[in-house]
Amino acid sequence: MRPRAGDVLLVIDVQNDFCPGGALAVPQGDAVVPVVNRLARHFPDVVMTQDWHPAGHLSFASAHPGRQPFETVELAYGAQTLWPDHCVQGGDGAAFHPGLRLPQAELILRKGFRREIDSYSAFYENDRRTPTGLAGYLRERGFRRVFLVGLATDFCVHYSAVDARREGFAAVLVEDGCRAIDLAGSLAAAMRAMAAAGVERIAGDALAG
Ligand code: VGL
Ligand code: ZN
Repeated sequence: MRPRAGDVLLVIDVQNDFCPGGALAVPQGDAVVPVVNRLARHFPDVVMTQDWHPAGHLSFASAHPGRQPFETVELAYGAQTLWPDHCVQGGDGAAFHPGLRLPQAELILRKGFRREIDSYSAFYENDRRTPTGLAGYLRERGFRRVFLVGLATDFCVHYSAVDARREGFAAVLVEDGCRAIDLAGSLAAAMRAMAAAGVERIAGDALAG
């Protein structure tokens, strides 16, 4: 399979805090870096997202006295998993992994910047209603198919892929370009949800040339 006009590579949250040594390290998160760099050479168009939280963000366990990371709380919009403080605006943890080589990226979309709402998806915040503007951007640019890579498979990649379908785009998960947190079965659940939404899966090798 070869990327064609109308395809865009969407690189989700390949940031220091999601890589080994980071505040919310995804096991082998940094393993996606060479895969993404190589894949990106085959795409005429690349878009990136950056998790970008203000200090005191309500997805941080530290904002809820007595609560621990990975517990769940009810926020105004429903259940929210609590995380260690991560990807704080302007901090080193929020910076892209230094090995990422994507100078050609056309858009860097920041998300999770509202203190009261988390945003796993690149398309909708966690109330599942507030758009980030990405669907409009992609449509206006004429993209029809989104290839997804990045971190983490079971959270931000998962919700982005499902929402890409919801917004009428074809969506393809590039499996070796992703790594998961896998919290209490979240990876298996994410794979089921993506399959049900019509997200295709391929290996990165299938795209190389
Ligand atoms: C993510 C948890 C919290 C992700 C972001 O990028 O998957 N996960 N913030
Ligand atoms: Zn986050």
